[in-house]
Amino acid sequence: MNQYQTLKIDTQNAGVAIVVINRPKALNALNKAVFRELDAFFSLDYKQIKNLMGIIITGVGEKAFVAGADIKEFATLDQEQATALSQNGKDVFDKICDFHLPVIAAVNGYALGGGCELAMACHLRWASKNARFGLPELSLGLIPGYSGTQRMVELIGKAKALELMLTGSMLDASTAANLGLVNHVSEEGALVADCLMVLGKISRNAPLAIKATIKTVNAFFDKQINGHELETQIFGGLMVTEDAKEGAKAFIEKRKADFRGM
Ligand code: DAK
Repeated sequence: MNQYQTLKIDTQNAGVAIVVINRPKALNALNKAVFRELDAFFSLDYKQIKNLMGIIITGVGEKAFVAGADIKEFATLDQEQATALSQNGKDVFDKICDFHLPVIAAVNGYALGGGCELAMACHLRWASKNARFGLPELSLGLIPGYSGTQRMVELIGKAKALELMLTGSMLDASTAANLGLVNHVSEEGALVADCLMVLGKISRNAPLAIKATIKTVNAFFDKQINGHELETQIFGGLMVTEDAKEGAKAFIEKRKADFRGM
């Protein structure tokens, strides 16, 4: 797992991988290497981590989560390359959004443009008090290119999303929380600890039910899928799992359930 140039993977906390975007000189801006390495981690490399129950994504340093796509890299792209890059970025972010374990963005500073889009691809967002969110792409003659136009509307509604993009304004952490863009605001020094606590709480639930919840909630935003039908099918399947039997048995016996992911 030490093969990365732009990521650091911290596995010191049992069952959790902290994926740190590590480009401090560029405020952790997303270049092609970051996308390639995020793709590698979320496709296969995570399997090397024992008993993984969740992932935290954050940025190195105290100033930025991710200050956007790497402006210096994308400035020279032609139309074909830009379209391909947008598609590739969307695919990587979709992989994070569809990941079977909870992924939390620990937003520890600027989350601008592609950085805000990365945070929105995560299942949950915790922000430190110094976090700042924005989609300033229009000031560069662009629009958000990694599903930001869609995910921002999903999270805060059309009017506020349009206002944010059209004005290019930045939101502070508490405003972002009030709008529903972030789940909670943490003290700066407590951000990662708070995320670890949330993952710990989530992991007390049945693993198959956690995975199924992510899948069915994501289905709400997938125009090809009928989420209600999917929910019914998945519900029926879960009912006959060992963990569902254990959950009911543990309740009746007034003890903590011992889930096995079966
Ligand atoms: N890309 C590359 N380098 C960046 C960067 C970025 N996004 N943001 C900061 N840096 C670099 C700065 O250039 C500077 O490097 P040096 O000049 O020292 O070599 C270093 O990080 C420190 O930045 P500052 O000196 O500017 O630090 P300040 O504290 O003064 O300001 C700031 C912090 C975050 C307010 C400022 O750095 C800033 O405004 N950064 C740019 C924010 C931004 O506009 N981000 C891009 C949003 S647009 C695409 C798909 C999607 C996108 C693009 C293409 N395709 C499919 C092709 C998405 C685009 C975006 O994300």
